[in-house]
Amino acid sequence: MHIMRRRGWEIPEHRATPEAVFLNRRALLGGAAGLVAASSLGRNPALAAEALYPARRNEGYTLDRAVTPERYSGDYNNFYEFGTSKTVLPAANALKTSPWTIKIDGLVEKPFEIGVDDLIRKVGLEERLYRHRCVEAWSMAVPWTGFPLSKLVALAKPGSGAKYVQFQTFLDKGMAPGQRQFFYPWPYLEGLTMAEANNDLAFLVTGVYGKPLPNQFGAPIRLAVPWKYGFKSAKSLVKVSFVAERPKTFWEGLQASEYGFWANVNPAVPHPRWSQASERVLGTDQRVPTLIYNGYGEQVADLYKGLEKERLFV
Ligand SMILES: Nc1nc2c(c(=O)[nH]1)N[C@H]1C(S)=C(S)[C@@H](COP(=O)(O)O)O[C@H]1N2
Ligand SMILES: [Mo]
Repeated sequence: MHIMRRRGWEIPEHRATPEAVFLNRRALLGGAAGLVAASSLGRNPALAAEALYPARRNEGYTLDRAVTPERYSGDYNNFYEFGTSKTVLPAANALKTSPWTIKIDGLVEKPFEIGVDDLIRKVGLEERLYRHRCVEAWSMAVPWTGFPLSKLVALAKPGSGAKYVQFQTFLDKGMAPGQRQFFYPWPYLEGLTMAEANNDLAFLVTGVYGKPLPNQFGAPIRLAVPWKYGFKSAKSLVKVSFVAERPKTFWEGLQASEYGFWANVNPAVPHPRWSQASERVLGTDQRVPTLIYNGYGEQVADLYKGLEKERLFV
C-alpha cells in the first residue's frame, strides 16, 4: 500500500473543472465577433486556431516548483524520429505540421478524420501547469495548452469492446531521418487503458508557453500523461485507435524489461540500470526526490486497484 501525503498542489478531482468551456481571451477582446463561446468557434472558419493562444489557465493544476524556462525545455528533447541526441531542434524544423489531420478509428461508433485546427476549435483549449518526469531521471515543469483526452474519447464514442487507446506518431522517412534507422519499430506507438485515458489528468497538448507547440515538443498534437514516465507521452500524433488488446508500444518492442506498458513513476522501483529515487530538474543544478506517480497519486492511484500483479512501475 502506498501512503499518500497530501500536498497543497494536489487538488482533489472534484475540485478541478475539466468540463469548463473557457472563452478565449482574444475572442473576448475582439468585440462582437468575439462574443462566441469556444464551443461554437468550430463553426467560424474566420477564426484561426492561433487566435486561441494563450488559453486561459486552469488554476486546478499548480506546481510545487518553478516553471522550466523554454530555453532549457525547448533545447533538451527526446524525439527519436529526429535523432537520438537531446538536440533535435534543428532537425525537427523539417516536420511539416500544416495541414495535419488525426484519424480516430477502431472500436468506435463511426471512424473519422479531423484537422487538428478544427478539433481544437471544437473542444476549446486551456492551460495547465504539469510536471514531466523522463525515465532517464531528468524532469521539467511546463505550461501545456490543450484539452483533456476524455473530450476526444467522448467525440469518438467507443463501444464496450474498447479496452485500450492506442496512439500513433506520423511515419515519414523523408521528414524524419531517425525513421531511416530500421532497427527501431516505427512508427512510435503508445497506449493507455480506457480508465487512464478518461482520467482528467490525461491531456492532449497542442501548445506550450502560451503558443502553438514548437516542432521539437511534438507539434502539432502530442500527449501529456504526467504520472507516467515521459515516453508514454507520444508526440506528433496522426492516429488514435480504440482497441480490445493491449497495444505493443515502441519502447516495449525495443526493451520490454526496461520500458513496460504501465510505466508509472515510482522512486522505489529502480530502472534495471539506474535509480529512480531522484531527478535532475532541467535548467537548475538541483536533484530533487522523485514522488510516487510523479506526485499525482491522489488523482490516479485508484486506477490501479486490483492490478497489483501487473508490472505497474516499469
Ligand atoms: N513520437 C515520439 N514521442 C515521444 C518520444 C519520441 O522519441 N518520439 N520521446 C518520449 C520521451 S522519452 C520523452 S521524455 C518525451 C519528451 O518530451 P519533450 O521533448 O517535449 O520534453 O517525449 C516522449 N514522446
Ligand atoms: Mo523520456
